[in-house]
Amino acid sequence: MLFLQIFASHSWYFPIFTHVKKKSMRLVTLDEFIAENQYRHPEATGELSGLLRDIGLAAKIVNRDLSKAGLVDAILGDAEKTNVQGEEVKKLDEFANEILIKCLQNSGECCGIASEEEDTFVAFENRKNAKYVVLFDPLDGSSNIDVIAPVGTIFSVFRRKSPVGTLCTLEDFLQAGDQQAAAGYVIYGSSTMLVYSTGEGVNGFTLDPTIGEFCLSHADIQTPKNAKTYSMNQGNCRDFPENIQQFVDFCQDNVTKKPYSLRYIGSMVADFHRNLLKGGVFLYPPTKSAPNGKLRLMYECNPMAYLQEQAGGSASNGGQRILSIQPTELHQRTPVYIGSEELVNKVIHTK
Ligand code: P6P
Repeated sequence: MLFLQIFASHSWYFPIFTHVKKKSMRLVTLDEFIAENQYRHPEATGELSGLLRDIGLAAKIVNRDLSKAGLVDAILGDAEKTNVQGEEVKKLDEFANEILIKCLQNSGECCGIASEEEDTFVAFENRKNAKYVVLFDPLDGSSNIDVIAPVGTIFSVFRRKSPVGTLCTLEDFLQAGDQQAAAGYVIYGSSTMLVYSTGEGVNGFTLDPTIGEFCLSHADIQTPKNAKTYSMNQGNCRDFPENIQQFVDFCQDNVTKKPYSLRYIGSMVADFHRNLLKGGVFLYPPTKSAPNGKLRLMYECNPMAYLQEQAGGSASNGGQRILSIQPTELHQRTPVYIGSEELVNKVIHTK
């Protein structure tokens, strides 16, 4: 046994074992990664770290119940309700919303939340001394649950502007995306991954169900500057502005080049995640029926734009960076073009 220990500790003498050593490197859990990140910032108080850990906990609970959604009729059935968006609320939307609210309130680091499923923000009476507010879409793309397509949780974190020791206010939430302290999403698909950034790059953590831990699997994600994939609901094409129709024509041009691939799942987290890793552009343009687009600025486009810029890509509403938009309402919508820098530029400069 001693021999093996000595051999292993000197494996760098033997390239093959160096390779094996690299492949079998110690797993880094989300908690360890957060702790390491905090350690690198002596000024950090640990509050944001605690918040991120609690979002990770909420994700594990939602994941647990999503995986059995098909079996538990009581959860899968419609909630016979519609939310502030006028969208049918499935019970899993409500369940995910409640889990996130509970975990964030218990975390002690969050003084209030805003959610796609809540008409207005919720101030936590017992958390007036907490520094952060969190906005989230608890279960984006939930209409895909019944067909077992990927869905996701999207979150955005701001430092409060109102004084610590008081109830949070609407102004704490209505901040431009550039002010985010952290942002991320959880994608519940063929595996479950949490992807987040606190402004120092983007990292992805895949849930290992055998140990119940999110483990670092995609360090320092960088989106390719260009690609040949576009993602949109092309059924609305005739309703899109002229320049977007011209961009679609460019993508489909098979005379001067190979046509681009259209990839569209209809779940923003899934479409965004593919493009973040492999390159591509996601478009949700304005249409006659949705002149400001469909997607929400505060808890869909801002967090994704923050991640996308951190990963070297771009995010625009066609006129300005998503992250520079000064919000006026919690549930306001925005057109969004997000992904590989050169593709986004092509979209917004096509006249
Ligand atoms: P459409 C899901 O309902 C969602 O909010 C996003 O996840 C998704 O990108 C978009 O709407 C899909 O919209 O109009 O193509 O069905």
